[in-house]
Amino acid sequence: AVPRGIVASAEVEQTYIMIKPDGVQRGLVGEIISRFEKKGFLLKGLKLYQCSKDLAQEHYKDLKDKPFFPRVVDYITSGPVVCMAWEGDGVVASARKLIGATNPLQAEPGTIRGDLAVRTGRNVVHGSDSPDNGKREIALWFKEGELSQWESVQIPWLIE
Ligand code: IDP
Ligand code: MG
Repeated sequence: AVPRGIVASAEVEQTYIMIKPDGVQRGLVGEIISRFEKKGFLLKGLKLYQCSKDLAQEHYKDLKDKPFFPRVVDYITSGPVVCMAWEGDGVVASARKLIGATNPLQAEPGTIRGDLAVRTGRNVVHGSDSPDNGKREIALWFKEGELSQWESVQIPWLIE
């Protein structure tokens, strides 16, 4: 197979999922990755990464006028994050459901934030909020060639 780089084929939906520095520090990396794996989405990219302030500001640019913006940037740059690209039909909305509400105290039990966190400012994981933002964020966090093009042997057992 030919590596597709950061350019996904138009018909395949991808989302950017990121384990935030608190998730890494608390030893939740395996737990969080396994939720997406077990659901049946396809992992296309994965790395541990210490991001710059510029990248954090660009990632959260829609929040730049919020009073908590500087704190979010400090939070995301406070240690390494785990960057992931996941693929599958409906993956953007489904991943948001697996992640749960922004405020972990309001997130349903069974969701990542509902099970594993207690504060909005330490809510362990990010997920893109639209397919367009999925594309934008994957292109922002991954370089050309960092995504893998591969076929999971599980596909015939996941999709009829
Ligand atoms: P989301 O992560 O559920 O999409 P957004 O509203 O996009 O939520 O906010 C991005 C991130 O900014 C949140 O996940 C959280 O870490 C942080 N954040 C949002 N609102 C607040 C707040 O009121 N206080 C502190 N941090 C916040
Ligand atoms: Mg958001």
